[in-house]
Amino acid sequence: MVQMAASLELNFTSEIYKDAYSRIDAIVIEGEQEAHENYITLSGLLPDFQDDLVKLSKMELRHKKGFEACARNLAVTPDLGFAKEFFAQLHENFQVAAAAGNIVTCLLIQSLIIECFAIAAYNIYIPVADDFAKKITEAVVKDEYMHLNFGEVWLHDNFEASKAELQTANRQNLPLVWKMLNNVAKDAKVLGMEKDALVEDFMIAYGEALSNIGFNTGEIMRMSAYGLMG
Ligand code: Y39
Ligand code: FE
Ligand code: FE
Ligand code: FE
Repeated sequence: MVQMAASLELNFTSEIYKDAYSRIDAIVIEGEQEAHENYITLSGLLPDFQDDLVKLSKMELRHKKGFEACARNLAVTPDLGFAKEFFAQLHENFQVAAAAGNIVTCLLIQSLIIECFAIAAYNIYIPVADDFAKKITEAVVKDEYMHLNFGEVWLHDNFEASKAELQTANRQNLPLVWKMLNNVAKDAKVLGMEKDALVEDFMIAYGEALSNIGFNTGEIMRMSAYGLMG
């Protein structure tokens, strides 16, 4: 209800909307590009799943093109410098883990954390998006559930061997997500997206993923709140 009321006041052609969109859409474009690269990296680390992971990497590139079209449709120039900065720490952590061959950490960062972030953001965006972006985002979010599922299934099948590394990687990376969310909360609000709703949707998706992988309720509570209070 709150979101519907907000959507009535959105003016997709106003300078204030376009200014916020130049950063939020850039984050999404950069995120899709980095997701593309991360799945290529993962395809090298998991040769048994190379075909699957190359497919996921190609989907991410299509997503990127879709969100570039959304910017053009609103006559917005994405602020890609801002977006690179936004992802810098998470990007760095993925690179370090990949170089060390820490597959579990790479999967936690890309297939759990980033995919759940995308799922939360896209689900909250769809009801307040312009008609063009809405159609694109609806198609994209379906793919993101597949990407999350890849990580869930692999980590479930390798749970005992992965558990300790997952908990360490969660502790190192989840606080970054809350920082990132704080950095875009103001712009997201201009687009009709509330921070509380984003946090809630992320928590639901991430908690469900941890449960599917094999963590118990107490572990999920401790893991998913890590860093939330600053
Ligand atoms: O797997 C993917 O496709 C993920 C890269 C995309 C993540 C996009 C990040 C969305 C955050 C937007 C924040 C809006 C408030
Ligand atoms: Fe994507
Ligand atoms: Fe994805
Ligand atoms: Fe799931």
